[in-house]
Amino acid sequence: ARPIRLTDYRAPAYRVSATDLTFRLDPTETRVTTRLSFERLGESPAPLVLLGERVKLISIKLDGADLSPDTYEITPETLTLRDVPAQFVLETEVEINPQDNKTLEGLYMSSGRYCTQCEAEGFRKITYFPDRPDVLSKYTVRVEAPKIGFPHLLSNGNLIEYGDLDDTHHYAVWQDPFNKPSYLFALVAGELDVLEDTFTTSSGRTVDLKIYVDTGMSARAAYAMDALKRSMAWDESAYGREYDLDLFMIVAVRDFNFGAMENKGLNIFNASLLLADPTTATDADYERIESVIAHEYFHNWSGNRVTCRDWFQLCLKEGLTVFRDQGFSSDQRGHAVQRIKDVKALRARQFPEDAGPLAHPVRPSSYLKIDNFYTATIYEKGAEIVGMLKTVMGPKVYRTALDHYFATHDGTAATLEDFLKSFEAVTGNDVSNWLNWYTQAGTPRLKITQTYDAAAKSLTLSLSQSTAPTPSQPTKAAVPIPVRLGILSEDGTPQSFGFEGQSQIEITYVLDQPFAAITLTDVAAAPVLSALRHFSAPVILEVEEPQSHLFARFKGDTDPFNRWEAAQKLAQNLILTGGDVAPYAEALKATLLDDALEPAFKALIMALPTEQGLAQEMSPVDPAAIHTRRKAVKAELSRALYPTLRDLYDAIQPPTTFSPDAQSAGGRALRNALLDLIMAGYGTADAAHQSELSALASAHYARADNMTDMIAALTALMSVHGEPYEAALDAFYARFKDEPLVIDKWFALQAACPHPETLARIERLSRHPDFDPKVPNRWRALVQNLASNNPAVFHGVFASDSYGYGFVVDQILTVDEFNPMTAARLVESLSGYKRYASPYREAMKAALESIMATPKLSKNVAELTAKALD
Ligand code: HT7
Ligand code: ZN
Repeated sequence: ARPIRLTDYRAPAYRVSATDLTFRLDPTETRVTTRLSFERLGESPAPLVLLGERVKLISIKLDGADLSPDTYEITPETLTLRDVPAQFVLETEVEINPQDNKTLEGLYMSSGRYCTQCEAEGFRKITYFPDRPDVLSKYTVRVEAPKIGFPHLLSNGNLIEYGDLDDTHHYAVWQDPFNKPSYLFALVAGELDVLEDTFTTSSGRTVDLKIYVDTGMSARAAYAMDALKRSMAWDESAYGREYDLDLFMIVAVRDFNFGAMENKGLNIFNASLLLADPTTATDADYERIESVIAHEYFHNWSGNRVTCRDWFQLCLKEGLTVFRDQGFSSDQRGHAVQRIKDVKALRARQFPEDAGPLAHPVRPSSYLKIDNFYTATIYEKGAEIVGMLKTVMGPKVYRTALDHYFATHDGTAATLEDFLKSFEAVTGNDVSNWLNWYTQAGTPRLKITQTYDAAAKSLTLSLSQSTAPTPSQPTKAAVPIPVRLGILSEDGTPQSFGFEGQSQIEITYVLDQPFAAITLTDVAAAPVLSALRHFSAPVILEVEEPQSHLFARFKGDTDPFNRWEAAQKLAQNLILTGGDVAPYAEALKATLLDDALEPAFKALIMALPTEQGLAQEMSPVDPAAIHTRRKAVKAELSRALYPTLRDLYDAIQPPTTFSPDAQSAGGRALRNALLDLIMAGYGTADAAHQSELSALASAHYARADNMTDMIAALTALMSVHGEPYEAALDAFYARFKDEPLVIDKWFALQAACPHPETLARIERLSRHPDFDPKVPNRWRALVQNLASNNPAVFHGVFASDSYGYGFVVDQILTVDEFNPMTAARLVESLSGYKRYASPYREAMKAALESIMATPKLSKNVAELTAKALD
């Protein structure tokens, strides 16, 4: 297949001034009538090329006259009319089969309801259309369906008419007053319960809010509704963005390839990211629901009002919207804790992507399937770039530039250059060097060397940056790297210093060249550098310094991010290079006993680096060594700190009533982190202590009145394994067997258990009557958890002949037959094979080769597998 290239972009030859759609819904024979008013944009005549896949053309008319088949050409992906006037109306009728559509793109059925997913290229599975984001038009949509089974008929915009067609069928007509690209079209029809509320905007308009869910589930949408209202208020105060329709709807569906979708006025959500109550959702679920509700809502401006010219500009809406939702979460839940969580996610998902064969720039230059580019690089690294711009420009200039961007490009399809130009327009400065962040793949390394001159009381910092070659980008230019920094004394006390003639406590220096040196003056004593505070840039920082400096930052850095970072580095050194655990345990104890620190922060600082994170620091990667050494260090820490951990654990009384707010969640996070570290001592404890620990974990399970504590207890029981673990799992299943979202957790938990029996258990679970690879949530719970969250079992560290790779390959190939987009996401788990030691490297490569050798692979899986093997 031929790649699509950014350099091949051409403006559309025709604009569509109006799109009128009529759907006669039927599970296997839905009829879609499409009436499009076209106007030629260029001077000279050009063929009209419409895109359509798996649509059966029934009739076609131009300006009311039937077209004979010799006037148009149909391929499996296009409908071309060579000879058309400068202005005309084209009317087509097509037939589609929603019930058979297991790709979950276009119009499909989920739990007996009709729903759509059109981003990125799903609209072409509904009808023939110029399905590209720079063709915007006003939509009127008529939906016809049986009354029984389909009482709700929803689409974008405002409901302008509805009524009965006859005794059995009814219809609704929706009109969206805003121009939109086809990827933002949505339709939902079915039996649903609705939770209703209103929001009054800053200009005093009342917006009706409706969340549609499975019947009987509306109470579980209350948290999402609350998060939506907080998001609407936040976007007004933080960005001056007001909602623009009188109605905002969200629908939850069970079968969905992604988290959620920002269709204009009719967001569609994966039910797992919308429904929550304390007995079924964890604090992590509540947190994610809050952020995804915000994310999709914020797209109304960053994505919908200003959309993308082409899919290469995807991060224009995604990077910016992630940055906006992170800002919201940070205001709701605390800046330090949120930043640590965001950076953990960036390092866990984006850094490996940037370091492997699938590395691509935030704005890629070519693709086979755009679905393969909904990646951590485009989302999370894209957000980091916006964050760096804000850091460098300052919050006021940032806000003015964003106002300028929204005002200038409202109602249009924009580019990254347009976004950067808004910063130029308000500052008058050239910001073109920021484009390198968008066009270059790879994580830059920032090296800092320090020279302290005690006599002159000056500290000279030499800063250099470099980025390793990535596929098809052998050389790299310098990027602007904002480095926030301060200094401490050896005992951890913050120190002021002079910089460019001013006394400072912290500065942000922008390194925009390969090398630079700066001098801090009036540095009273041998300093401890605290660089890249708040993780001011998505880079890998290398500073040569003694361990004592890490301890100083761990104990006293006023920047909580760097305090956490120092603790992680120390733990990483202990695991990867060994050493005495005692000083680290002492520092951790002091942190845990510090009443000034938030519980959520303490929970984060207690968690050792993950095996996947440690793998990024080892070359070649030996997953068995990582697993064994991490487990040993954790057990030793557990032993060293047991009395403290136990006292702290016993002192926390869980509240009698549940609240999902950040403070309560932080309390639970700390208590569960304490339990986790306590249980790490199980394997090396004597029999008496083992039975005490087993009883503790079982009691935690028995007393749990919310899903967070239940999952923590089940995880704790993994260390005990055997009867107590099995009994708890069985009890959990029996209690929640009719709750699909909780049964997803039951599958996920077992798939993530680092135990020699797990692979056999996963294989058994794949034959469980509740396992269905056609339901992405269930499939991801089992398969993705093995591949991404259970490195020990995935890499077969317990028994050298049983890697998890074969199981994952079989699953990729099974799902690729009907849902290529979801299947392809799992290829990434094998793609880093070159970094692994033998025999893992050969076995992972063989697994990829077996995928490649399979006939009839989808474009999605073929593109990623070929790149992974390149
Ligand atoms: N903008 C949405 C992306 C999305 C998507 C992409 C490909 C296939 C299915 C999909 N569903 C949703 C989600 C978002 O970033 O807000
Ligand atoms: Zn998004």
